[in-house]
Amino acid sequence: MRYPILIAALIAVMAGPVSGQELQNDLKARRARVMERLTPESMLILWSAPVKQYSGDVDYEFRQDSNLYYLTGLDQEETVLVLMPGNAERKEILFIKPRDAVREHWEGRLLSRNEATQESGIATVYLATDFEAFLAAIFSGRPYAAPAASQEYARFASALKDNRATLHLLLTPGPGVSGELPVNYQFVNKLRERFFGFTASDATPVLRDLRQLKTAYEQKILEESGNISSEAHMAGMKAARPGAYEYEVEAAIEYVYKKNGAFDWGYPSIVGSGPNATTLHYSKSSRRMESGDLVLVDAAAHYKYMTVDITRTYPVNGTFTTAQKDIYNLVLQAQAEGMKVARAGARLADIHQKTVEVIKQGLLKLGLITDVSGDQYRLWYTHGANHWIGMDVHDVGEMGRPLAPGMAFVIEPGIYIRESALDNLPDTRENAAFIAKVRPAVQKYMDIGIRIEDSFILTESGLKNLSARVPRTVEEVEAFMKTR
Ligand SMILES: [Mn+2]
Repeated sequence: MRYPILIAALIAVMAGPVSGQELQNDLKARRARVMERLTPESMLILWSAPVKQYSGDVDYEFRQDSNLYYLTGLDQEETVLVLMPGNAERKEILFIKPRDAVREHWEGRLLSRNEATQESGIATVYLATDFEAFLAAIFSGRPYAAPAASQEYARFASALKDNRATLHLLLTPGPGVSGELPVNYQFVNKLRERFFGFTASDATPVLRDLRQLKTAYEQKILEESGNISSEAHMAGMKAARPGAYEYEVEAAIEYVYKKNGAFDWGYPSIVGSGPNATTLHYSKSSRRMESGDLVLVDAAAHYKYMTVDITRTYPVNGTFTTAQKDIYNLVLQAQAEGMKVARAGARLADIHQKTVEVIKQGLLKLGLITDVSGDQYRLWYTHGANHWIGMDVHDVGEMGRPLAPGMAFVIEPGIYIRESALDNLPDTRENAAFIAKVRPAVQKYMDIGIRIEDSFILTESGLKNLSARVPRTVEEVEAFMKTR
């Protein structure tokens, strides 16, 4: 069977540069769209993420800042991107960590300037050690690494002179009243002590709005990321059984990420069985699962800087109890109704509202609330049904923006029955009457926590479910669990 291997190798050789080119074209288009939204008299600066210490002299594996990656495709530390839309030629300027043979022996190879250009498509690349000199020249109204008479940086220089240059940085979240000033604010203040003629402006909305609309390339990667995470969920389902530990399910899931070339998880895996299923961000994964338990699994990979978000809840022994099914089917119905609302022009809030309506009616029927007109349902449905997904699992994006093709988001209703929710109610006569009425149902459903979450892209032809292949209905889940 040499022939197929040869073909596979050929395809791999062909796919490599092509997909690299695709990313590079996308990066170029993203930078162009950012610059369209900046004035020609401005400069945008973005920094790479800081290296984070794990413990002692060991750091976490490096994860690039999402915005910097979005515009450069580089996942190397000590990188700075400068955009100057008013420049003659050098509208895009990159600063990278200088190569160093000794350090590279310890920490790995660093990009040469040529390689940084090849990966990012940015022609002008300097060393990070030159960044200070660059700033000093530009903010003094001089060209950098160009003849004194060069018109390269003239637009920004004359704007500085006239007091109307703009420095765009990420300034969200803003500073508090006390406490340390965010680093970008410190940077602006330092620059202001030395130079004149510019104001600082927050570039967060520009990147937020652009990242909210996924390009064709991003949609493709998000879909691949969704496929890996879907496979991982099914591997997790196969690892669940009475007597196994939650961490065994987690390990089975994360193995699939790594095996498929994902960097790691997009967010720490949640594997909560029994009462742990009612803790929204339970992360210990240390409990031994028992027959009769449900296990709630919320997990997804970080693959090529794209992350979906998937939750499944299933019986450890493979069969739902009647009580578990009552709650499960209600959550499922809420999600299904929510999906129908998810059309172009609708808002995330409309989807959430639909899930609320369904869940209110269902909770009333199950005896868990006594009134659908108010907020009683919030005792059991304690979070929103939606958020954007993309480079970050809770991706940037304006919440109220009407849905349009290219937007990616989750629909994730959930119900969590914790008896302590009743104990925490203020001691009033109405609450006492309410508690007396719902107590039997609460005892019946106690410690059941169910969330069903799928990841979607809205496309021109409608809603595309990126996690559709993971068993979801009671019948699908039970049938799948039988295949273990
Ligand atoms: Mn989520």
